[in-house]
Amino acid sequence: ESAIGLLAPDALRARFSAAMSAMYREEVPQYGALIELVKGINAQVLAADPVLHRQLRDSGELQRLDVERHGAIRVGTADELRWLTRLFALMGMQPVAYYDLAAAGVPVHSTAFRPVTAEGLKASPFRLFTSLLRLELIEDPVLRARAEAILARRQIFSGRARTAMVEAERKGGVADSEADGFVAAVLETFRWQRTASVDQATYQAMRQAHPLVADVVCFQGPHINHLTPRTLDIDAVQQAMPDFGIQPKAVIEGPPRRRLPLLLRQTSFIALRESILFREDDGHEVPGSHTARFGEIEQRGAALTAAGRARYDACLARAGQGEGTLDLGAAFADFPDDWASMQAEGLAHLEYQVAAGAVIPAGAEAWPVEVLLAHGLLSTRPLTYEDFLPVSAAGIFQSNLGEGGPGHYRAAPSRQAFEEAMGRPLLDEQDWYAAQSAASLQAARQQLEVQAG
Ligand code: OOG
Ligand code: NI
Repeated sequence: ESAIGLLAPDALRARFSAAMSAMYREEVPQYGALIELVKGINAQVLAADPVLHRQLRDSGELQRLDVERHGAIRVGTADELRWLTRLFALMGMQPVAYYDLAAAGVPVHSTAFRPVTAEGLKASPFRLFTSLLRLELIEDPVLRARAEAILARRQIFSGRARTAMVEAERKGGVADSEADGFVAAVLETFRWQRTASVDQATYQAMRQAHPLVADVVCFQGPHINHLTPRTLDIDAVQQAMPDFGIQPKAVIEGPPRRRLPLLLRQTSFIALRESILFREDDGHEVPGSHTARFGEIEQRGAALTAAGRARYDACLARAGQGEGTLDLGAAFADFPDDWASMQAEGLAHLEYQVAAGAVIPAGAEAWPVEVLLAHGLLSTRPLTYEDFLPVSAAGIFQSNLGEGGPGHYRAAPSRQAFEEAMGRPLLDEQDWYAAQSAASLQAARQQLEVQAG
């Protein structure tokens, strides 16, 4: 069959993320309030900074400023992870990076499904941070077996959704005319279920092991637990939240505020305590409550090289050792905050462009990159970080799950176990940035050739 009439994966992802956003706003009205607050502050920042406004407009980012950048889900089995991998592939999303959260006291490991082309990220920036429960970290063998048995009998996609996915794989995509039906069918998997799939005693036992175990094991499926729009001023939103009746987590995760933003800063409002029902063995329902769902915001900066990342982790560790006494800004004081030093020290991944107004000698496209930079024919700027940070992610998890769990696990990270569960390798984020950088250099060389006098 030909691809005629099939919707592009990027377009399918855009529709899915819009449907997810609408569903979540309806389910969690406070998330709608956060979106309005973020929109207001973004508008203020743009009004005060015409240069930024122009940059965002020229790069095509302005129209998608207010669409979500990511969401997060948590699953329990390899089979669930595999179905999700198939679904996200149809939407142009690949699993990038491995995140170990056990070290920080959360019994999961994770990846993020995301677009892996610059155009894809621009067309629809939506990604899904996806965590797999590490059952082996449930210490009590009886409880572990119980959790395993409960998960083994659940099916997170409806028959209709699975049929639609298999059909789409066969055809090489989803027909434009069928896309709305497809999105509606798969969206159900991520919907909140007010009735738990277990009785109250089972829920309590799972919660005792870790609140996250209860969240994954005791419900019918991987409800979306937060969505995250982009803010142009995360400190302003964090500060304004209480005035809008929204309770923020105590601190913004990630690097401090800088002239040259690094990696990713994120914060959230505290998850809501929601009333649920337990289904008892005798068939009657018992009321209870569960805390899982929240809203988050993010602000992204420069993608760091391995060297830059090591430096970042060292600064973060220094701040952590102070148990909050060492101010984050002070801990990062020796991390360069100007582009020339960052570039000279090889801390960030570079995006190359032909310098504005450069007079280009014939043959310059073949010069070594250092020579092109030294002669001012190329200029650089940092590539934007498109991934996540395990320490930050753990901070987001912790502030939203409530008390409970052992605090930390001694388990080693196991990327291999995650890949085996998934049935395919994860993409390496450092390789990806290096390839993006090389592609921008290649494109700049071609342009030098075209523009040479
Ligand atoms: C995921 C938390 C991680 C982020 O932005 O770092 C995350 C979760 O709570 O399931 O979304
Ligand atoms: Ni998040």
